[in-house]
Amino acid sequence: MLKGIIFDLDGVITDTAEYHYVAWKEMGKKIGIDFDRDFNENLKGISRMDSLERILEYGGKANDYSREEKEELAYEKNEQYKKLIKQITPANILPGIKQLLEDCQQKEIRLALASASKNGPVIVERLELTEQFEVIVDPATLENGKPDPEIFLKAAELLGLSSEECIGIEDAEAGIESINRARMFSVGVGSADSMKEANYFVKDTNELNLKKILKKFENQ
Ligand code: B16
Ligand code: MG
Repeated sequence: MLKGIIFDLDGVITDTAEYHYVAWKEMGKKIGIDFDRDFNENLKGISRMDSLERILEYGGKANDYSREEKEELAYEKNEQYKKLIKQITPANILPGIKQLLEDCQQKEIRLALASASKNGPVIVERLELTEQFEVIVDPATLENGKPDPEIFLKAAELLGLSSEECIGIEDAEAGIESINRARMFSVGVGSADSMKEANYFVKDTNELNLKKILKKFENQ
Protein backbone atom coordinates (compact mmCIF):
# COMPACT_ATOMS: atom_id res chain seq x y z
CA MET A 1 0.00 0.00 0.00
CA LEU A 2 1.21 3.49 -0.81
CA LYS A 3 2.06 5.43 2.33
CA GLY A 4 4.53 8.09 1.24
CA ILE A 5 5.49 10.23 -1.73
CA ILE A 6 9.01 11.57 -1.96
CA PHE A 7 9.33 14.65 -4.12
CA ASP A 8 12.24 16.14 -5.96
CA LEU A 9 12.11 19.95 -5.75
CA ASP A 10 13.72 21.65 -8.73
CA GLY A 11 11.73 20.78 -11.84
CA VAL A 12 8.88 19.08 -9.99
CA ILE A 13 7.58 21.52 -7.37
CA THR A 14 9.08 24.67 -8.85
CA ASP A 15 11.38 25.49 -11.71
CA THR A 16 14.69 26.89 -10.53
CA ALA A 17 16.71 25.52 -13.46
CA GLU A 18 16.77 28.95 -15.11
CA TYR A 19 18.21 30.57 -11.95
CA HIS A 20 20.87 27.87 -11.69
CA TYR A 21 21.63 28.46 -15.38
CA VAL A 22 21.96 32.24 -15.00
CA ALA A 23 24.17 31.90 -11.90
CA TRP A 24 26.46 29.23 -13.42
CA LYS A 25 26.67 31.18 -16.69
CA GLU A 26 27.87 34.27 -14.84
CA MET A 27 30.51 32.23 -13.03
CA GLY A 28 31.51 30.59 -16.34
CA LYS A 29 31.98 34.00 -17.94
CA LYS A 30 34.51 34.96 -15.27
CA ILE A 31 36.67 31.93 -16.04
CA GLY A 32 36.14 31.88 -19.82
CA ILE A 33 33.70 28.98 -20.17
CA ASP A 34 30.49 29.54 -22.09
CA PHE A 35 27.62 27.06 -22.36
CA ASP A 36 23.99 27.02 -23.47
CA ARG A 37 20.67 25.80 -22.07
CA ASP A 38 21.15 22.40 -23.70
CA PHE A 39 24.30 21.83 -21.70
CA ASN A 40 22.52 23.09 -18.58
CA GLU A 41 20.20 20.06 -18.88
CA ASN A 42 23.18 17.93 -17.77
CA LEU A 43 23.28 19.78 -14.47
CA LYS A 44 19.71 18.99 -13.38
CA GLY A 45 19.59 17.02 -10.15
CA ILE A 46 23.40 17.08 -9.90
CA SER A 47 25.00 18.52 -6.75
CA ARG A 48 26.67 21.94 -6.77
CA MET A 49 30.26 20.63 -6.79
CA ASP A 50 29.50 17.92 -9.37
CA SER A 51 27.88 20.60 -11.56
CA LEU A 52 31.03 22.72 -11.33
CA GLU A 53 33.19 19.71 -12.25
CA ARG A 54 31.01 19.08 -15.32
CA ILE A 55 31.30 22.73 -16.39
CA LEU A 56 35.09 22.74 -15.96
CA GLU A 57 35.37 19.52 -17.93
CA TYR A 58 33.15 20.92 -20.68
CA GLY A 59 35.41 23.99 -20.88
CA GLY A 60 38.59 21.88 -20.96
CA LYS A 61 39.67 23.24 -17.57
CA ALA A 62 39.13 20.16 -15.40
CA ASN A 63 42.67 20.29 -13.97
CA ASP A 64 43.16 24.04 -13.77
CA TYR A 65 41.80 24.68 -10.27
CA SER A 66 42.74 23.61 -6.76
CA ARG A 67 40.14 22.28 -4.32
CA GLU A 68 40.03 25.70 -2.57
CA GLU A 69 39.58 27.57 -5.85
CA LYS A 70 36.73 25.26 -6.80
CA GLU A 71 35.09 25.83 -3.41
CA GLU A 72 35.37 29.56 -4.06
CA LEU A 73 33.80 29.28 -7.55
CA ALA A 74 30.93 27.17 -6.19
CA TYR A 75 30.49 29.65 -3.33
CA GLU A 76 30.29 32.60 -5.73
CA LYS A 77 27.75 30.81 -7.90
CA ASN A 78 25.64 30.05 -4.87
CA GLU A 79 25.73 33.67 -3.65
CA GLN A 80 24.40 34.77 -7.03
CA TYR A 81 21.80 31.97 -6.99
CA LYS A 82 20.62 32.95 -3.50
CA LYS A 83 20.00 36.51 -4.75
CA LEU A 84 17.96 35.17 -7.68
CA ILE A 85 15.74 32.85 -5.63
CA LYS A 86 14.62 35.74 -3.43
CA GLN A 87 12.06 36.49 -6.15
CA ILE A 88 10.34 33.09 -5.73
CA THR A 89 6.74 33.29 -4.45
CA PRO A 90 3.88 30.75 -4.12
CA ALA A 91 2.91 31.78 -7.67
CA ASN A 92 5.98 29.84 -8.81
CA ILE A 93 4.61 26.46 -7.70
CA LEU A 94 4.39 24.43 -10.90
CA PRO A 95 0.90 23.70 -12.33
CA GLY A 96 -0.95 20.79 -10.70
CA ILE A 97 1.36 20.49 -7.71
CA LYS A 98 -0.81 22.27 -5.15
CA GLN A 99 -3.72 20.01 -6.00
CA LEU A 100 -1.52 16.92 -5.83
CA LEU A 101 -0.20 17.89 -2.38
CA GLU A 102 -3.73 18.55 -1.16
CA ASP A 103 -4.97 15.21 -2.52
CA CYS A 104 -2.10 13.46 -0.75
CA GLN A 105 -2.96 15.16 2.52
CA GLN A 106 -6.57 14.10 2.18
CA LYS A 107 -5.56 10.49 1.63
CA GLU A 108 -3.09 10.71 4.54
CA ILE A 109 -0.17 10.02 2.25
CA ARG A 110 2.93 11.35 3.97
CA LEU A 111 5.27 13.67 2.13
CA ALA A 112 9.03 14.04 2.02
CA LEU A 113 11.41 16.17 0.01
CA ALA A 114 14.50 14.63 -1.57
CA SER A 115 16.24 17.55 -3.23
CA ALA A 116 19.96 17.70 -3.96
CA SER A 117 19.72 21.41 -3.27
CA LYS A 118 21.13 22.82 -0.06
CA ASN A 119 18.82 25.76 -0.73
CA GLY A 120 15.79 23.44 -0.66
CA PRO A 121 14.41 24.56 2.73
CA VAL A 122 14.63 28.26 1.74
CA ILE A 123 12.85 27.61 -1.55
CA VAL A 124 10.09 25.56 0.12
CA GLU A 125 9.68 28.39 2.63
CA ARG A 126 9.35 30.95 -0.17
CA LEU A 127 6.71 28.73 -1.80
CA GLU A 128 4.93 28.55 1.58
CA LEU A 129 4.95 24.74 1.49
CA THR A 130 7.11 24.00 4.54
CA GLU A 131 4.22 22.64 6.57
CA GLN A 132 3.19 20.16 3.90
CA PHE A 133 6.46 18.22 4.15
CA GLU A 134 6.97 16.00 7.15
CA VAL A 135 10.55 15.32 6.12
CA ILE A 136 13.12 17.39 4.24
CA VAL A 137 16.33 15.44 3.68
CA ASP A 138 19.41 17.56 4.33
CA PRO A 139 21.72 16.81 1.38
CA ALA A 140 24.72 17.82 3.51
CA THR A 141 24.19 14.62 5.54
CA LEU A 142 24.60 12.38 2.49
CA GLU A 143 27.68 10.70 1.15
CA ASN A 144 26.51 10.27 -2.43
CA GLY A 145 24.39 12.45 -4.70
CA LYS A 146 21.84 11.32 -7.30
CA PRO A 147 21.96 8.90 -9.20
CA ASP A 148 22.96 7.08 -6.01
CA PRO A 149 19.80 5.89 -4.19
CA GLU A 150 20.92 7.31 -0.82
CA ILE A 151 18.72 10.43 -0.78
CA PHE A 152 15.48 8.50 -1.51
CA LEU A 153 16.38 5.74 0.95
CA LYS A 154 17.09 8.38 3.59
CA ALA A 155 13.74 10.08 2.96
CA ALA A 156 11.88 6.76 3.38
CA GLU A 157 13.87 5.99 6.52
CA LEU A 158 13.03 9.38 8.04
CA LEU A 159 9.35 8.79 7.24
CA GLY A 160 9.68 5.37 8.87
CA LEU A 161 8.51 3.63 5.68
CA SER A 162 9.91 0.90 3.46
CA SER A 163 10.82 1.50 -0.19
CA GLU A 164 7.81 -0.57 -1.31
CA GLU A 165 5.50 1.82 0.50
CA CYS A 166 6.86 4.89 -1.30
CA ILE A 167 6.80 6.59 -4.67
CA GLY A 168 9.48 9.00 -5.87
CA ILE A 169 8.76 11.84 -8.30
CA GLU A 170 11.60 13.30 -10.38
CA ASP A 171 12.33 15.37 -13.48
CA ALA A 172 16.00 14.42 -13.93
CA GLU A 173 17.39 11.21 -15.41
CA ALA A 174 19.85 11.00 -12.51
CA GLY A 175 16.88 11.30 -10.15
CA ILE A 176 14.88 8.49 -11.79
CA GLU A 177 17.93 6.25 -11.57
CA SER A 178 18.22 7.16 -7.89
CA ILE A 179 14.56 6.18 -7.23
CA ASN A 180 14.84 2.95 -9.22
CA ARG A 181 18.00 1.95 -7.38
CA ALA A 182 16.16 2.61 -4.09
CA ARG A 183 13.62 0.01 -5.37
CA MET A 184 10.79 2.50 -5.27
CA PHE A 185 8.10 3.13 -7.86
CA SER A 186 9.39 6.00 -10.02
CA VAL A 187 7.23 8.73 -11.50
CA GLY A 188 8.91 10.99 -14.05
CA VAL A 189 8.10 14.43 -15.38
CA GLY A 190 9.61 15.09 -18.78
CA SER A 191 9.97 13.81 -22.34
CA ALA A 192 9.45 10.14 -23.26
CA ASP A 193 13.13 9.94 -24.08
CA SER A 194 14.51 11.43 -20.87
CA MET A 195 11.97 9.54 -18.73
CA LYS A 196 12.34 6.14 -20.43
CA GLU A 197 13.56 4.50 -17.22
CA ALA A 198 10.61 5.76 -15.13
CA ASN A 199 7.87 3.30 -14.09
CA TYR A 200 5.33 5.91 -15.13
CA PHE A 201 5.83 9.35 -16.62
CA VAL A 202 3.92 12.47 -17.59
CA LYS A 203 5.09 15.28 -19.85
CA ASP A 204 4.07 18.08 -17.54
CA THR A 205 3.42 18.57 -13.83
CA ASN A 206 -0.23 19.47 -14.51
CA GLU A 207 -0.74 15.85 -15.63
CA LEU A 208 0.34 14.55 -12.20
CA ASN A 209 -2.91 13.20 -10.81
CA LEU A 210 -3.01 11.20 -7.57
CA LYS A 211 -5.73 8.81 -8.77
CA LYS A 212 -3.77 7.96 -11.92
CA ILE A 213 -0.52 7.60 -10.01
CA LEU A 214 -2.19 5.27 -7.48
CA LYS A 215 -3.63 3.15 -10.26
CA LYS A 216 -0.21 2.74 -11.89
CA PHE A 217 1.37 2.02 -8.51
CA GLU A 218 -1.21 -0.64 -7.67
CA ASN A 219 -0.88 -2.33 -11.06
CA GLN A 220 2.92 -2.42 -11.11
P1 B16 B 1 22.29 23.81 -4.67
P2 B16 B 1 16.81 18.91 -7.23
C1 B16 B 1 19.14 20.16 -7.70
O1 B16 B 1 17.87 20.14 -7.15
C2 B16 B 1 19.17 20.94 -9.01
O2 B16 B 1 18.39 20.29 -9.99
C3 B16 B 1 20.58 21.02 -9.50
O3 B16 B 1 20.64 21.77 -10.71
C4 B16 B 1 21.46 21.71 -8.43
O4 B16 B 1 22.81 21.79 -8.83
C5 B16 B 1 21.34 20.90 -7.14
O5 B16 B 1 19.98 20.82 -6.75
C6 B16 B 1 22.14 21.52 -6.00
O6 B16 B 1 21.59 22.76 -5.67
O7 B16 B 1 23.46 24.42 -5.38
O8 B16 B 1 21.17 24.80 -4.40
O9 B16 B 1 22.68 23.05 -3.41
O10 B16 B 1 16.42 18.79 -8.67
O11 B16 B 1 17.50 17.69 -6.66
O12 B16 B 1 15.69 19.41 -6.35
MG1 MG C 1 14.94 18.06 -10.24
